[in-house]
Amino acid sequence: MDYKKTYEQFLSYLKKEDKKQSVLYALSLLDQEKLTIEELYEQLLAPSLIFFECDVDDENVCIWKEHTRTSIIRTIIEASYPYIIKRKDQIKSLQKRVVVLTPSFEYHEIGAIMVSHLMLLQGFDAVYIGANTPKQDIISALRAYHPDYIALSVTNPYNIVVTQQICDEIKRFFPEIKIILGGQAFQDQAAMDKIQYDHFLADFKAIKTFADEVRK
Ligand code: B12
Repeated sequence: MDYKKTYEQFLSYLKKEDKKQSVLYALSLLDQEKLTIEELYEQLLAPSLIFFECDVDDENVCIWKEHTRTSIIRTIIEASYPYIIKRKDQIKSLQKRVVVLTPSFEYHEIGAIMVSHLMLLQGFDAVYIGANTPKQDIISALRAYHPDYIALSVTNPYNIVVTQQICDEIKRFFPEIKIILGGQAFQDQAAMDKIQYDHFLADFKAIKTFADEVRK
C-alpha cells in the first residue's frame, strides 16, 4: 500500500472540508481491506490532525477549520467501531480491563479514543470514559469497573499538575491499579518526574508491544 498517495488523497478531501468524501474514502479503505484500523489511524487520521496546517491568515477561520476537521475525523473513528468489533470477535481476550480517559481540563480526546480502540484490538477490555474527567468521577469509575489499568491521555503540558494529583489519588485508594500515561504533554521526559505511574506508552506501536508483554 502506498501510504503517501493514500494520505494525499484523503487530505485533499479534508482540505475542502468535504465530510462525505473523507468519510466514504476512509471507510472504503477498511471495506476493501486496503488498510487495517491500525494503519488507518496511524497513517491517515492521526497525522491529518497532528500536522494540521491552516492555509489562511485569519485566525478565526483557522479555528473553525480545525474544529471541522476534528469533527470529520471523529466521525470516521466512530464509524470504524463495527470493524473493530468484527476483528475483536476473532482475537483472544487478555482478560485485562483498562479505563481510558483524559483528565480534568484536557479537551484533546481524539488520541484517547483511538487508544481505546487499539487496545480493544489487542485483546484488552477497554472502555473510554471521556474527556475532561474530574478526579471524583475517575475514582467513581475505578470503583465501578475495577480495572487492571487506567490509561490517561494528556496533551496540554498545563495539565501535568492535575495529572500528578489524580495519579497520587489513584495510588492512594487503588494501589493495585496500574497507571499508563500517554500523549504529547510527555514529550519532555521531565514532565513525568513527579508523577506516580507504571507505564509510559509513546505511540500506537507501543500499545502492541505492551500487549505482547501482558500476553506472556
Ligand atoms: C484538534 C485539536 C484541538 C481540539 C480538540 C478536540 C477534541 N475533541 O479532541 C480543540 C479545539 C478542543 C483544541 C483546544 C485547544 N488546543 Co488543541 N489541538 C488540536 C490538534 C490540531 C490535534 C490534536 C489531535 O487530536 N491530534 C491527533 C491525536 C491522534 O494525536 P495525539 O493526541 O497526540 O495522540 C498520539 C500520541 O500522543 C499518542 N497518545 C495520545 N494519548 C495517549 C494515551 C495513551 C495511553 C497512549 C498509549 C498513547 C497516547 O497516540 C497518538 C498516536 O501517536 C493539535 C495539533 C497537534 N500537533 O496535535 C492542537 C494542539 C494540541 N492544541 C494546542 C492548544 C494550545 C490548544 C488550546 C490551549 C488552544 C486555546 N488557546 O484554546 C486548547 C486547549 C483545550 C484544553 N483545555 O484541552 C497546542 C498544544 C501546544 C502545547 N504543547 O501546549 C497544539 C499542539 C496546537 C499547536 N501547534 O499549538 N485543540
